[in-house]
Amino acid sequence: MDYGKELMQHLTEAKQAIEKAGDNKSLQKVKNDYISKNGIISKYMRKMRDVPKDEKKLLGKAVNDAREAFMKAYSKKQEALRKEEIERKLSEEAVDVTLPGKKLDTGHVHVLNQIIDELTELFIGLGYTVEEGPEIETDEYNFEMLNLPKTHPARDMQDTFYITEETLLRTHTSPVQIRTLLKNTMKKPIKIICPGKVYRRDDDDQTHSHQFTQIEGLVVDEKTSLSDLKGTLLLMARKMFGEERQIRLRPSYFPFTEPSVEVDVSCYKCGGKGCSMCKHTGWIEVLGAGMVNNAVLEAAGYDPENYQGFAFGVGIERIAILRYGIDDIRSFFTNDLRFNRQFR
Ligand code: FA5
Repeated sequence: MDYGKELMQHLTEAKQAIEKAGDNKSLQKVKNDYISKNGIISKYMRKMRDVPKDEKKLLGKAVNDAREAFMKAYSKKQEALRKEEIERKLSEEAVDVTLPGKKLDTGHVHVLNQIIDELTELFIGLGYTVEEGPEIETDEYNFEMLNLPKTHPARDMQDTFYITEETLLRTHTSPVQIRTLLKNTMKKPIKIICPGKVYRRDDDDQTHSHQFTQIEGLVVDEKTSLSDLKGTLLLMARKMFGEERQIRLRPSYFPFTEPSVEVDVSCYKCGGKGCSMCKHTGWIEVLGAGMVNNAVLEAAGYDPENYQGFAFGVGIERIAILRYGIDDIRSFFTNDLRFNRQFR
């Protein structure tokens, strides 16, 4: 038997099988078929006992050479398959840097908060600090300490959501005046603003909402006058509606201020000549204000002989409605993105 010839024949077949293998799995199978313990080539080692002594060495060498040649072809193929796989992955996972990017839809500050931010910036520049208070408030801070005892008829001015007899959803940001005055145990001068949500049992319509936003302002100092209030409000009106605006104060009534005023700003649409925006008066009402009532100062431990103060409260929705010509206050709260995005 010419085992050498047979081995060469098997090796040729093995190499063909290696070449044909399309992936690692079939390559492994070829390896298994030919050079595992019982593989076609390995089995020739067992034929050693059949060959004459002087040929044993030759057979051993022939088997080893065949295995070596097999492994060489096998490794070459394995490397080729590995490269193919890498190429495939690279082309599959390739990133086309010329494709247009995905647009991230980023949010933006809500128009009401934009106005709050603008006013906050103005007042911080004037040396004010920003205070906050709870939306669930006590009757005492929301009304009583603001000179509105339980039976006071002016309570009807603000229809209230009561939670219990003594707690309620605050109807205005004015209770933060009380909280700030009480907190200030050294009774030093105070200059604060307080933006926040407030709630009233008003029927929702185009100009009224059961929830809206106010900014409160409070200054208490040793020499504070109505002209300080007027100067401050003029600055605020010009920041909101333009540098040419004028303001006028009309007598009004709030139990927590004395005197109290309603503040109008000259119409920014017609410049004061009269138009549909200002109902042909030339003026638009924007906020309530006044000198802090002595009763409030006293209740909070301030001596009205030494201290005076002024306060104001402005509806943020009202400013936005006037500034942007918005026809329905409910638009601020229904979160229609088409509305919100106009103020990007
Ligand atoms: C007050 O709330 C007083 N606390 C303001 C104040 C503070 C006066 C400090 C003096 C000193 P008034 O009830 O007028 O006042 O409300 C103030 C503003 O809130 C109004 O000018 C208006 O712009 C807005 N407002 C009132 N009710 C509603 C409502 N239902 N929906 C939307 N805005 C409202």
